[in-house]
Amino acid sequence: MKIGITCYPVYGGSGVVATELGKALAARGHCIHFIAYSMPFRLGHIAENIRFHEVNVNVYPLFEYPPYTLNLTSKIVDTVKYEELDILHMHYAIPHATSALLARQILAKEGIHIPIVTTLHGTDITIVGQDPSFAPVVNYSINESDGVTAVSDYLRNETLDSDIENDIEVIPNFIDTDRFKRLPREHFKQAICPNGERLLVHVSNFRPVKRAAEVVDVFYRLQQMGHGVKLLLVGDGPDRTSAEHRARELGVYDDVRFLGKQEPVEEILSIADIFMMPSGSETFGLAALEAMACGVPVIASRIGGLPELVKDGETGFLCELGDIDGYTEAADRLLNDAKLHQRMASASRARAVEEFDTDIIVPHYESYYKQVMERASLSV
Ligand code: GMT
Repeated sequence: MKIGITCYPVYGGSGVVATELGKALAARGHCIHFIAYSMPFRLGHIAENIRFHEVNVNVYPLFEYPPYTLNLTSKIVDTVKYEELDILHMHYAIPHATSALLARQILAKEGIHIPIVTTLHGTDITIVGQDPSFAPVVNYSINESDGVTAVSDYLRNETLDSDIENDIEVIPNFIDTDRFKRLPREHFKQAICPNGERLLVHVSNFRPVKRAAEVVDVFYRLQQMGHGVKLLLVGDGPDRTSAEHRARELGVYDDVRFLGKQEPVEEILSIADIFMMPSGSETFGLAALEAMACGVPVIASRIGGLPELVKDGETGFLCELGDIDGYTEAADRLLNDAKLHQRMASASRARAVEEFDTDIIVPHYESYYKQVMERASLSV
């Protein structure tokens, strides 16, 4: 198949999933055309059957707000027409699905019929979709797509609770468990934890929804309880400064390292003992899956799609949102009980391999594309 994929190419879960999907589909023999405003950051290199089409945004004095959606539409039209694409896969409802729908209309005038699959990742429904200034466009873009997927049952149900009539297929996030696995990194661990301390890790884009400062609070309490621990905070975003401030305020800044945006994350996860995800909203929790694949038990909030990923008491612990006492108690248990930690670490890795490996999930997308293409060809 020749597949066009559009995503936000920057640091963020939806861009990672879209890029890894494109790479996995290319490895399975499909021809992938990424259409985005910059090269997706996880792409790494361009293979023979992976192409990148950059959306150029022209700046005219008249346009106070450059119409990116229309530049994207034109690029989609050209790519579908000249590369003879079979299907478009849009990650995130707006503006990607919206641009694809307009492109589909333009192409239909020329007798070219292109089916569109839209994948909902979360904030396009849980935050942006709730905004009245976007809601009609989000709903239209989902309802008019030829196929719609969501990354968890939770997100599917949330979406169906709004004015959405389209069917939604659940296809969860996935992970390359050959790349994300526990690597022997003793020297790195020694450098970060010189006195044999245990290591807590949090990876996010430091948006307020990630509640990064709560990780610092838990870390402080663990130190107060006498645990020899260190904390690594990976990623960057608007809340990094307040997390740094919190660490200084609590007097633990010297034991906390803010690493900023890092690739490859698996190197860092390989030396972690506990992964923290106290998010206020999370439709799936890709960063937690990456940790699990590296054999790291996850302590997370019991919200959104996280209970579909983290099995409470088996692969980690789930606590009520904002329950700093609960998170601390869970970490205390893991730090005190080596057998429990080992059991949860193995169960986490096993769950990632058995349920969410690339080779298990990507074929779902392939069969869904075929189903959507068949359905769309019948309606022409
Ligand atoms: O919140 C992020 O990290 C970015 C966001 C996105 O849309 O890029 O991530 C969402 O999509 C990921 C991939 O499907 C999910 O694993 C994340 O849970 C989801 N984030 C939220 O729902 C807050």
